[in-house]
Amino acid sequence: MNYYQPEMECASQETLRGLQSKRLVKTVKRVYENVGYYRKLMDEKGVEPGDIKSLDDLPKLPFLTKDNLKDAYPYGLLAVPLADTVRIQSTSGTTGKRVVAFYTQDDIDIWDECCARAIVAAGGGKDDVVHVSYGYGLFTGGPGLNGGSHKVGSLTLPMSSGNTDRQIQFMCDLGSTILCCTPSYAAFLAETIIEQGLKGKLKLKAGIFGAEAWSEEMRRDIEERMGIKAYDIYGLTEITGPGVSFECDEQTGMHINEDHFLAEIIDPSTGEVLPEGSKGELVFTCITKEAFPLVRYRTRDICVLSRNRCSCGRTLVKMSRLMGRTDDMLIIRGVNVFPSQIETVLMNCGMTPNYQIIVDRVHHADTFEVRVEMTPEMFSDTVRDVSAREAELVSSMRAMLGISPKVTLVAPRTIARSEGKAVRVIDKRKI
Ligand code: DLL
Repeated sequence: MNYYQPEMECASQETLRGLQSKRLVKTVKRVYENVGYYRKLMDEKGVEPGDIKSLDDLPKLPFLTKDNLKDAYPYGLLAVPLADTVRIQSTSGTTGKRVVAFYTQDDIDIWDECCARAIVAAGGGKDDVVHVSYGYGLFTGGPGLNGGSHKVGSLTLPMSSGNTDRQIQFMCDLGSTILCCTPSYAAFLAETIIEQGLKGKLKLKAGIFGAEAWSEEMRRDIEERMGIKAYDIYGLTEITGPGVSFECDEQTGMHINEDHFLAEIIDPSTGEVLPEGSKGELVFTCITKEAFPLVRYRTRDICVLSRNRCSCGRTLVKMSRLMGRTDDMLIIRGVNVFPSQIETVLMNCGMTPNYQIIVDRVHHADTFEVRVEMTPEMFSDTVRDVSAREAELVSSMRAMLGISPKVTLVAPRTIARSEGKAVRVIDKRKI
C-alpha cells in the first residue's frame, strides 16, 4: 500500500485527536486575536478562546456561513498581514460576490501535500504522467492537482480545460497515466476517445474526478469506457480547494485530511451536531491554515461520516459520496428531489450521463422534465421503441422519487457538453 504521509494518514486515533486538539486551541486563539470579524461572532455567542481546551469544545464555537464570507468580503476574514499572503483563489459562482480565499506559502504547501496524498492513493508516483484537465486560474482544481503532482514528483501536464482534440492528442503522445478533471468532462473525453478509435493508444490507469456530484453508476461507466480506476476527490475553495478529502482503492468514500480539517455533521435545520453515521450537513474547521482559517464553516454539502476500518490502512475519517447540497435540493410539487437520484436511475437503465433537468411553473403548478440523450444505437430505434423506453424511465423515476417527470429522449450530442462543472438543472421558476 502506498501513502504520501503515512505517519498522518495512518496515525492512531489517540495521536490524531491530541494533535487536532492542540491545533484547534491555537487556531481559535489566533483568529480571536487577529480577526475582528471572528472576535465579534465569538463575543456574540459568549465564548472566548479560554473556553476551547480540546476537540470536545468545538460545538461551543459559532458557525460561519457563505453569507458571513460575503459580508466580510474581501479582506474581513484575513488572519495574517497582507504582506504574508502569496495567492488568492476564488469560487466558480456566477452570481453575486465571489468567495475569495487567501493563501500563505505554507498554506499552499499543505494544500499541495493534501493533493499529493490523493494522487498517491490513486496509484501515482514519480513514474506517472499526470494530466490535469481541471481549469487553471481562479478555480482551485488546476492549481491544486498541479501542486500535488509536483510534490509526488510525477511529470505534470498542465492542460487546463477545453480543446478536447488537443487533450486526447497529448494523452496519446505523452502517455498520460492519471487523468484529473470533472467526472462530466471525463465522460465526454471517454465518448470522444471511443469515437476516434483511440482507446487502444491510451496508457491511462486512473482518474481523479471531483468538483461536482456524480453517481456510483457514472463511475462504473467511465471506468469501463476508459479502462481505468476512477477515484473521487472532494474539496471547496473556502477550505482550500481539492484534496480536503480523497478516495483510496476501496472506493467507499473519501478520507478527510483531518490533521488539517476537522469535520462535523450537523442537522441543517437546527445546527445540532449529529452522531457518526448520521446524514447531515458537513461543517469544516481549518486547524493549520494561516491566511484564511475558517472555523465551523457550513458547506451545505450533505453526506455521512464513518470511522469504520478501511482496508487501505488509513485511519482518517471517511465521508460518503456527496448526497446533495442543502441548496441544490429541488422541491418539485412538494417532493424533495436530488439531481443525483435522477442520474442513478438513468445510469441503471443504460442511458448516457448526458442529461438535463428542467423545472418550471405553469399555471401555479410545477412542471418537471428530464431530457436525456440516446446512445447512438438507440437513435436508430423505431418511434415505438423510443416511447417504450421513455415510459420505462418515467416508471423507474416514479419508483425512486415518488413523482413522475416527463422524460424526453433527445438525439445524441444535443445536450451541451461541459469542460468543467456540468449544468444539470435549469430551474426556470426562480426567474
Ligand atoms: O470544486 C474544488 C475541487 C476541484 C474539488 C477539483 C475537487 C476537484 P468549488 O468550486 O469551491 O471547489 O466548489 C465546491 O463543489 O461544496 C461541493 O458541493 C462540490 N464538490 C466538490 N467536490 C465534489 C465531489 C471545487 N467529489 C463545491 N463530489 C463543494 C460532489 C463535489 N460534489
